[in-house]
Amino acid sequence: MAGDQLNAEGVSRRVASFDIRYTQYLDMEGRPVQPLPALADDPEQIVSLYRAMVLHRTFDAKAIALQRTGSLGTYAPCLGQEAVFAAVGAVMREEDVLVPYYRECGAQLLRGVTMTELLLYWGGDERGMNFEGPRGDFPCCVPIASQIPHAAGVAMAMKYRGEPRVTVTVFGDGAMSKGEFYETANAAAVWNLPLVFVANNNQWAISVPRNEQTRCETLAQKAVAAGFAGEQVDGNDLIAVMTRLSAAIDKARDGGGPTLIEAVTYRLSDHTTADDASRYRSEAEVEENRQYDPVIRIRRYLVNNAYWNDDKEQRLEQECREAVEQAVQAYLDTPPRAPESMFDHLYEKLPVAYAGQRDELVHKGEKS
Ligand SMILES: Cc1ncc(C[n+]2csc(CCOP(=O)(O)OP(=O)(O)O)c2C)c(N)n1
Ligand SMILES: [Mg+2]
Repeated sequence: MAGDQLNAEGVSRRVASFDIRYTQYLDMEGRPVQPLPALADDPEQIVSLYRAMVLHRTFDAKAIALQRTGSLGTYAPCLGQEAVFAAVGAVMREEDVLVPYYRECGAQLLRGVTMTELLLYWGGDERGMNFEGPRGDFPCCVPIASQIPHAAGVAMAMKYRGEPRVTVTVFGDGAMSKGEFYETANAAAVWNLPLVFVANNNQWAISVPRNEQTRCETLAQKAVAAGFAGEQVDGNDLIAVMTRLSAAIDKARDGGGPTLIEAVTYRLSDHTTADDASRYRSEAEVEENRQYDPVIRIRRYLVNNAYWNDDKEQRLEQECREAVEQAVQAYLDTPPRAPESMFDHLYEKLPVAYAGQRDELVHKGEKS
């Protein structure tokens, strides 16, 4: 048989092989490294996404400042990964469902969650995840990987009802070591679900580096093991993430089943405001990665093509500052919830044991 080889154990032949593709369109100077896809012909959209990325970055910096000054509980910064979230927000349709993790403010903002709602959530007020905008989207998930099977459930419902909708779930490189990821990948392939997996491979899971997380050469190939397509994109290249994610979403909508997109990027910030990354990684490594900054790269592309200039940049910075300040004020002006509200959304009918505790809190509130 062609391809058969004789070795010490007898005749063996290759029964499977795979390739993982990596897509990049723009180099660090914002210059095309290959012919650009059709979506790059729509400068208005790229400009509007650039604006969204700058707003996201402004919000990010402000959220850290609020936490440092005691006005926010905690926060997971997104510095350096803005292109991944902008692409997710841009490419999904309104009727699609986002099942996010905690580092995804950028996508949520583009889908209509407000900055005030995000601040409420990170300030410890669950009303922030009961957002007004994309009601079908899930709240962000903090327990690692636990949102991934939920996404399969949502995708299964879409398929069962025959709806042309797609579920997109996002998670980190660390989440891909969890059983929930493997189990969902398997089910998504077997059931041919309209589900797109987006891995934000930012190289770190708190203090665990990518190379101690897995021996796989790529995270994308984990999809191959489950029987569906996985690929890498340059996660700092907005055009690359949008193009490949868009193809994966179209495929899922057309009944072609799941895809895993591994967006290769870098977490330029601490893990959260409760972390100090200088204790486990070198400043030289971070510095090295700053040159791949996704916001700078897409700005260079826009400037190179005369779609953007310094005047516009200054105006944008001012607009972003004002919008963020307004959102912060609305957040700070929101009266806190009554402590007993923590009991209100857990059960349809509150068990007797908790009813007593709830009453106790109400009475305490009345006395103080
Ligand atoms: C089930 C569970 N175990 C542990 C944690 C603690 N924890 C919070 S973030 C994190 C690392 C996640 O890394 P990754 O998936 O790469 O996402 P990133 O934060 O880098 O975006 C861990 C272990 C958790 N939140 N949930
Ligand atoms: Mg990570």
